[in-house]
Amino acid sequence: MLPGLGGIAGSRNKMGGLNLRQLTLREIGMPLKHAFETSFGVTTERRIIIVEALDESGALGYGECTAMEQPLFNHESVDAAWTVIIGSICPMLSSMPPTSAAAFANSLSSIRGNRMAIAAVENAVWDLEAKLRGIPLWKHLGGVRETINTGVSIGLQKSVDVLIEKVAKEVDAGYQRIKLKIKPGHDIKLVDAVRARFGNILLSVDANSAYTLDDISVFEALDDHELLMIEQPLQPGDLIDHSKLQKKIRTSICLDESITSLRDAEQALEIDACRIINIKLGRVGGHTEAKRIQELALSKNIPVWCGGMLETGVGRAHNIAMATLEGFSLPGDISASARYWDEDIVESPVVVSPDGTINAPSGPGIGFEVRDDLIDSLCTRSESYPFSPAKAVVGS
Ligand code: OSB
Ligand code: MG
Repeated sequence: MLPGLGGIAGSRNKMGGLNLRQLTLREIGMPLKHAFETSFGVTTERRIIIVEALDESGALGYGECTAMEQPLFNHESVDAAWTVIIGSICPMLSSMPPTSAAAFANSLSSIRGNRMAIAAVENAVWDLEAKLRGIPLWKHLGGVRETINTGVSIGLQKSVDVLIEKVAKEVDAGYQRIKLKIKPGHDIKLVDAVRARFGNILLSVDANSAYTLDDISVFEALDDHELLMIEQPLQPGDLIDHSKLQKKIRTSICLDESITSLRDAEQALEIDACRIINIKLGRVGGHTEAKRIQELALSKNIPVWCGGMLETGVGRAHNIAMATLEGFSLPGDISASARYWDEDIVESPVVVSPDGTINAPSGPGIGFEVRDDLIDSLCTRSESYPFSPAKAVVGS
């Protein structure tokens, strides 16, 4: 018998610990309402892995894998994440079952990278644990606010006029910060036009690593536009050039892709490679590492905010919970379900108030009901991994 079942698990459960019985992965296809263009490509449909963690009591926790379809944002992809979860994460959990959500990361600490794959499972376990305790996930994580502030990320558009229309719509909807995607040749003129039309709104740009230090003239021009931040201008691994750039501009650099761990954050801050951090649950490996980065940033007075990866309601719900933590002082990329999806997989969908805020839910766990039937109807493949000597069972 493998550890995690039978006697060991039984006695652990009496002490209030977790007793994972099975993980199920379901991949769904979700067409976006509008194509989302970044400097690395255009996304028209998301392929999303939903992870379900089943406890022996029958309770279910949900996580969402934020890996993109192709390895363009980072090295991960949907297919690679699926393989890593089934082929590496599940066997490791089976041989070293976590006794709590907080202990989960330790069970997998020997895996290099692949943090979106890990986060999908870890976050399902956090949801499960909060449900077992009957408390909202945001409280379980130590959240300090019931209302979070939100902004939007607006992709590259066909023309400046179309961009202006999109910004107008989101400003009218009440979003507190507008972020524009930029890429070489589509940067200064976008910011110029939005500033000219909307004046002193809270505005930022996100380059998704599309520039080098040779583009200093672009950053100098952007520096005159009172941006809240310039997000991830240079290559993910290039902290040194980010530090050089930060010395040349007044505008805060915010790192997204570069920060995959607490260690990355420590090193970035040590050399002043950024003055703001975008924390994405997937990119850093789940709630535990996200919390560590938030704590570090708070101790150094570095503002953080919650980034997005075009998530469904499950990932959005986890983002909302994380953004209730102290230190998340800037509006996150956590917008309404309706901006992306005709029909979200949670009930009710994520809604944003006219003042650009979202209320943290009061129900147990992620606090949103997951629409199992809808997931089944959107499902393109599924696989379950029972934590027992039986091998993985391949589904539809
Ligand atoms: O860099 O923040 C990013 C979407 C996909 C990949 C990377 C990013 C984004 C976004 C969208 O900016 C944020 C959202 O989910 O609303
Ligand atoms: Mg980004």
